[in-house]
Amino acid sequence: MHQPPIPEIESADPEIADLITDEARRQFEKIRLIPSENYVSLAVLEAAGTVLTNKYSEGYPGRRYYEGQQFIDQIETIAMDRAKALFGVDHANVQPYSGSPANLAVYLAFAQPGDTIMGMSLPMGGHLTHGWPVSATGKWFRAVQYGVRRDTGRVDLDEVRDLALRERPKVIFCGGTAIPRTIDFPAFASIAAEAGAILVADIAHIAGLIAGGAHPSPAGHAPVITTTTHKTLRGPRGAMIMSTAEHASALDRAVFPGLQGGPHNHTTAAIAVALREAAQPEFRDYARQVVANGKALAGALLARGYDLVSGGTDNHLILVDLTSKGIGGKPAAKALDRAGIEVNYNTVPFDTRKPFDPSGIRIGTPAITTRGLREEHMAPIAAWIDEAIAAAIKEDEPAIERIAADVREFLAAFPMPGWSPQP
Ligand code: DSN
Repeated sequence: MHQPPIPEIESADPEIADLITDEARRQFEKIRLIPSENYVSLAVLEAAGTVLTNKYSEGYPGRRYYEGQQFIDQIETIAMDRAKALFGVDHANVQPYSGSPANLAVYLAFAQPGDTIMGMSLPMGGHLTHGWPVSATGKWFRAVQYGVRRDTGRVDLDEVRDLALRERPKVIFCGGTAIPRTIDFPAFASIAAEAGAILVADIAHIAGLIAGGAHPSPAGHAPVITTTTHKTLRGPRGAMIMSTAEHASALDRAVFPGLQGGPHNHTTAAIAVALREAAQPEFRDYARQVVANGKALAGALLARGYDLVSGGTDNHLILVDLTSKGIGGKPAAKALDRAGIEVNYNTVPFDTRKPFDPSGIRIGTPAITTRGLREEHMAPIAAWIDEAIAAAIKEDEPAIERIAADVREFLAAFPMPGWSPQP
């Protein structure tokens, strides 16, 4: 059953209620290894489903364009204060609708169309909004892109420095979506200072690890920090921009009125709840366990002969290059999904295949760690991954179905917040 229950949807719109239940069951029965996903707590779920969704609040606490903000102002101020305390920053804007609008607001604050900006290229592990050509950020700015070294799979800081000094970008982004290694914020900060650029740390993937002390913090190194709130941070779908006091008003103006209208107040409340959870001692245990599980899963995959970009992981994320296994990332991801193991296909650095049919899969441990899985469960998961990929290559569909049944049975012992199979 759903927790909180959804009887009104069940009676008013059974078609949607059934689909919500199908999705909840799917989340319960699958080993969810997409590194940008998680399971939020019941408190976060409840906050996101409240009457706060009824209210318009354009502006900021104490400076709104609509009346009736007596309580919304308090909620948003609490969310901002919790973000500031948790990440050790001067300022936090909790209104961006998600990560891409947060990054767009940064460009709006610091760059003009046509200016040079710099970020990690998407196939190397960056994000669309770090200047990739199909993104508005690659179309409206002159984007220069760095990557990783072919021999190490790690960010090439010499290349970053040479590029930054040659191209003099207004803004340099560090961080991304497929980086299995620790981000060297001090090194990026010194390059940005030398080049006269503003350093932006996009910590969307690792925000929860930073909050929990399992990854170094960019605070004190990057004057601007963007993050989503729903990945390792385990909050609702949303985003934040944090900064030094110097950049606070430029960033606030860029979010509203520059880019967005009214904030999603139900999301703001859920962000506040998630930030409170992330400040508890148990969250430090969670963050440490995410990384311990990541390392254990990487070790088990290496033992089975898988090529991991950079040879392993320091965090929650593993990028597997399947070239030597003789299968593309897309058929592998689809077979794994049928086997009850959810991953996404992903380009690997220097990929010779196309982005819609790349060589790799991207896997991660935030969601399974929330379910309570620990290091000892990673070898069996690696074994199921290996068996499912071997079955996909042999087109052995019964073997894939057997794995899915084993996975379902295994996961039944690990409750998920929000839904249980008991009526
Ligand atoms: N879609 C996110 C991810 O999966 O990493 C990035 O925006």
